[in-house]
Parts: sequence; C-alpha cells; structure tokens
Amino acid sequence: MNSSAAPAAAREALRRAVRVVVFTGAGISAESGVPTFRGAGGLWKTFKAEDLASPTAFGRDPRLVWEWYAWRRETVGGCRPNAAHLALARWILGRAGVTLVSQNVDDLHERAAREAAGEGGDARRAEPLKLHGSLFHDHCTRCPHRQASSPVDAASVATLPHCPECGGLMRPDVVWFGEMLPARPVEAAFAAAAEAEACLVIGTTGAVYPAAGVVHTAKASGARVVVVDPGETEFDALADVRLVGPAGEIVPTLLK
Ligand code: BJW
Ligand code: ZN
Repeated sequence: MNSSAAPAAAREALRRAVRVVVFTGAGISAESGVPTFRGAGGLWKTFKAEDLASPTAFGRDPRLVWEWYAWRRETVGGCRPNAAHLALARWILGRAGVTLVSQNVDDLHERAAREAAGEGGDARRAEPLKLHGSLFHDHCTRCPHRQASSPVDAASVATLPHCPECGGLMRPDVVWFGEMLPARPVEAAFAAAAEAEACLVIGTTGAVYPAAGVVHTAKASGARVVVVDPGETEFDALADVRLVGPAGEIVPTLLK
C-alpha cells in the first residue's frame, strides 16, 4: 500500500471493527521522555537496559538493579502522558469493544485514563492489561507479599527495601527475562486478541515473547493489523497497514 493511502486504510480498519485490541510498547511513552529499552535511548550509565532487567543481574548486584529502578521511577514520575496516551484513552472511553494491552511498566496509560475520564468517569475502562508488571509496586523475593513502592535508598544492600512480613529482600514487581508473565492479564489479552477484528500496535519492536504473541494471535484470528512506529519492527511483515512516524503525531489523527 502506498503511504498516502495508509492513514485512510487504518481508519477504515478500526471503524469497521467491533472488537479491537491495542498493543503498546515503550515507544508510546518515548515522547513523554521515558527511555525505550533498545536502541540509542536504552542505555543507563554504561549499562544496557536489557541486561539489567534480569534475575541474573538482580542476583549478582541487587543494589545496582535497585538504583536503576529508583532512577526510572523518578524519571517516569516527572513525565506526563503524551498526546498518544490521551487520544487512546479518550477513544477507548468513547466506544465499546476495545482492550488495551501494554508491555509498559510505567503508569502513563493509567494517568491518561484518569485525565480523560475526568471527575466521576470510569477511568478503569481505559486502563491497560499490564503484561510486564508495574514499576510502582514491589514484591518480596521470599514470600508472596506485594506492596506499592516507596522511596528507595540504594546506598547499600542493607538499605534496600525489605519485606515487612518476612524480612526478605523486596524487588520491583516487574517481569524479567526468563520469568512467567502474570496469568490473569495474559489470559485476558490473548482472549481479546482471538476475538479482535482489528489490532492496533503502537511503539514496540515486537521482539519479546510471549507478549508479542498477542499480535500474532490477533492476525491469525483474522484481525487487520495496523502498526504505528517510526522504525522497523518484527510486525512489519504481518502488518496490513504501517503508519511510519511518532505515536504522538500519528495516534491523535488516527483516532480523531
Ligand atoms: C516509537 C517512538 C515514538 C521509538 N512513537 N514508537 C519465543 C521466541 C524467542 C524467545 C522467547 C520466546 N518465548 C520466550 C522467550 C524468551 C524471552 C524473550 O522474548 N526473548 C527475546 C528478546 C529473544 N521472554 C521471556 O523471558 C519472558 N518470559 C518467558 O518467556 O517466561 C516463560 C518461561 C519462564 C520460566 C521457564 C520457562 C519459560 C519474559 C519477558 C519479560 C520482558 N521484560 C522486559 C522488562 C520489564 C521490566 C522493566 O521494564 O524493567 O519488558 S524487557 C523489555 O522489553 C520490557 C518491554 O516491555 C519489552 C518490550 O520492549 P518494547 O516495548 O518493544 O521496547 P523497545 O525499546 O524494544 O522498542 C521501542 C519501539 O518504539 C521501537 O520499535 C521504536 O522504533 C519505537 N519508538 N520512538 C512510536 N515516538
Ligand atoms: Zn516476604
């Protein structure tokens, strides 16, 4: 499809669909100032983000990994939802049948949902199924205790957050490589994908599984797939429509 026909084709695919699954990744938050994982923005100090997000890295040096997460919490805390998060939240609240699935651990979809819903609205309808956990929760490495995050002192292992129930070391409540994804959001995401007539993918390389399987499931079930990304992604070959550019520019126009 030539690039001038793509926006109309994407709008038509979304307009015709009764059920839509939206699948987002780090790229949707890039224009808010949240660093992505891969590529030039994926470095912290001299470390690759991909190498820090692992149980091995945490086992080797929990202080370093906690320092990185504390930095990310602070960074995300200072960011605001951008035009793409907000357009998406308003669109979801304005129609039925949309399931938002996100790999992101930031809370920008949730904040956009609250902003779009305003006083008294039901923001929960525009909150995402979070496949990789939440930056703003911790869980214990020894027992099932989970809690909302509080400020982290990463000066030494002794000052890191410890469990109020068993004294074990707490860790960020996110999914690292080699770990299982949370069952309930995963099941809901794949069920929505299997029923969707359209799948809108925004800002993800599509390299990480099983999350990327949501888009493959939607495609295999007959959904038309629209990909919004300024770069190449693993979904380009299966996309029915590619909209090449930043989410903050493309998504508001697409969902107007
Ligand atoms: C813009 C933009 C703008 C820029 N606008 N766009 C099948 C095949 C191969 C491997 C596997 C497989 N199944 C499982 C695996 C192993 C592994 C995996 O997938 N590896 C591959 C990388 C090779 N998966 C796992 O280990 C998963 N667990 C698992 O499989 O368990 C099963 C099991 C367990 C035990 C025993 C046996 C089996 C877990 C994966 C967890 C991923 N976790 C992370 C970290 C989360 C915590 C944290 O944030 O700290 O999740 S890794 C990281 O990648 C993060 C992200 O959610 C995820 C995806 O990244 P994303 O969103 O694609 O970001 P980027 O940076 O890669 O891309 C940004 C995109 O935005 C780019 O396309 C840009 O162009 C674009 N962009 N500006 C729009 N303005
Ligand atoms: Zn504990």
